[in-house]
Parts: sequence; structure tokens; C-alpha cells
Amino acid sequence: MLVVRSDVHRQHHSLELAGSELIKSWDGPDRADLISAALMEAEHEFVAPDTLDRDLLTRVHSADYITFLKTAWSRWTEQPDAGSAAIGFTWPVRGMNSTIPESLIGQLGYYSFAADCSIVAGTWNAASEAAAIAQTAADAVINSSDPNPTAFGLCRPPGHHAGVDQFGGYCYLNNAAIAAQRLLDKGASRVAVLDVDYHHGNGTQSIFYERSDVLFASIHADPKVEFPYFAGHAGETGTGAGAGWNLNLPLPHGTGIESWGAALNLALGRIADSGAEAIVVSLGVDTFKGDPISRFLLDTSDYPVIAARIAGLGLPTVVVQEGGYAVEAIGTNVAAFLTGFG
Ligand code: Q9C
Ligand code: ZN
Repeated sequence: MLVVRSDVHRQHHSLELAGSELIKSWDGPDRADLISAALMEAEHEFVAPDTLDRDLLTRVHSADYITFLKTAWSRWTEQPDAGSAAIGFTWPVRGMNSTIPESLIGQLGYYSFAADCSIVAGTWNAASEAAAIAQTAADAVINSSDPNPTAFGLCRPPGHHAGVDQFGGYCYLNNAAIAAQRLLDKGASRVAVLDVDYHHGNGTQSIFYERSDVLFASIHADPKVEFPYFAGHAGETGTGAGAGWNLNLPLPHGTGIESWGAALNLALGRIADSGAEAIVVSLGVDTFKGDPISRFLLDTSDYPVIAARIAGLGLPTVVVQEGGYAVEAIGTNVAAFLTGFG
């Protein structure tokens, strides 16, 4: 499979609030480097990303949010007690006024939804490079002469928690949404996004919630007991023109391949019926039984089987990397998934 990758992600390693401490994020540079190493061993074909198309980016994210992300770090360093990461602590929640504040500290809360995610010196470079990787993977599929084209965007930081103007869950720019929008802009009349990360893709859901040109289908840990807590319930099915174009399949902690696979069947059935002309897969391997922050029980040998069933749709497919924190197994698990596409 064609793999789009870059080293720029190494510039980004943020801090997250864990318990009562700020720790180095579970999304560390080793994740993407270990995936790259495993894919190189498997002799995939590698390309570097093209330059990110600014118009494409603004079709997914708001211009004010893009400006905020680009400039947040240098604004942060102007304060005396800046430290090594810019992190919000006040959010516009129920009953408050959500006018955009002027101060950077206020804006950090306005433009985020979780304290597991902060901005460091290299965040913009890495996030915009990951978006370029998704764009390039979509272009490779669009321009391929193969009847069943596939490409893998090795994106880091991940993207599926990022909304139109919000970062959180280790995500800043929504790589999957950018790939989906690119496929639409280059001629697909409808695209499906299948999110198989352990966590609900609340950002992707929110970006397309009122649209019928993107079907969003997600299999994830039940938000009653898992991050992102405030999205991902089965009753969220879309609104307006998007009514019926959002499918959430929440599953309990401890879910293994049997019930996970049954949920996949439902999602694939809905996608097959949707008229989607291409698919974007948000691939998180944090469904792995050994994941340190997740509680599903999939095994390495399940990933090729899952991928082969997705490939069975016979649609042009862009796979983008999302989560997965069992670093000792992450390369093996992603490489195993990609073998399912043959
Ligand atoms: N201190 C993705 O897998 N944070 N994001 C947990 C633990 C939520 C994961 C907090 C994890 C977000 C792309
Ligand atoms: Zn995840």
C-alpha cells in the first residue's frame, strides 16, 4: 500500500493532565516512528506529503481557529510563567457566555474541550503536516488508475477529536475530515468515514453532523464510561440535512472481537447502502487488548480480518492513523491491519 509519512511530527509532544499531574502525552513521537519502522520492514511504498492546500483546510476548520493554532505558541511565550505547554483551564460551559475572549488564556479554553491536550512549540508544524499527509493520501487514491485504490496516511498528531474550531483528545486538525472533504471536492458525491478508534470521533461527527454528503459511522467505547463522555451515544443520528447520516455504535468496556465484529457488520451494511463512492477509515489501534489507556480486547490477529471486511466494500479507501498507545505492539498492529487490503 502507498504510505504517506513525514518526520515533522517529532516536533510535537504535548503535556496532558493525568490525575493531578501534567505528564508527557500518551501521543508521543515514538508512536509514528514505530509504525514507520514496521511498515518499512513490510516493504510498503513511501511518499512525502504535498503542501497543504489552505482552501481545503478552511473547508473543514474555521479561519479564526487556524490563526489561533498557528499563533498560540508564540503568544504563550510572551507571558512570564509560560513553561513548556500552553493549556486551557476555563471552558464556556452551560450557562456561560461563549463570546471569544481576547486573552490567549481565555482563547485556549474557547478553542479546546479537554485538558488532555496542550499546545507546544512544534504543534502547528506537526498538525498541519498531518493534515497534508491526509490530503496527499486522498489525492493518491483519487489519481490512482487502480480499480480499488488504497492509501495510508501516517498522521500524527491524530485528528478525529478535533472539531471545526476545537482541539482535544490529542487532536488539533481533523485529518479524516480533511481526507473526506478532499474526496468530495475531487468528484465523489458521497463519502463514508468509518471510525474504528477505541474513542468516539466526536470531532468528525460534529463537522459532518448536518450534512448528508458524508456518512459518519463509529464503533467505540460507550461515552457513558469513556472519553469523550459528551458525544458518541447511539441516539446521535444527525440533524437537518444530516438526519440519518450519523451512526454511533457504542460498546462496553471489555468488548472483544465477537461483539466488536457484529458492530462492524452493522456499520459496513449502512455504508454499503449509503451510496458512498469512497471511504475514509479512522484507524485507531487503541482497541488492542494491551492498550494502556483503553479497555477493549482486540488482538493483533483480528486486524487483518477487520481490514479485509472493510476492503470487501470494494470502495476507494484512505486509511488515516488515529490512536493506539501500546507502543510495543503499535507497529505490528498497524502493519497487520494493512495486510488485510491484500
Ligand atoms: N489522562 C485518540 O485516541 N484522554 N485520542 C485520556 C487520560 C483521552 C485519545 C485522559 C484520550 C484521547 C486519538
Ligand atoms: Zn483513541
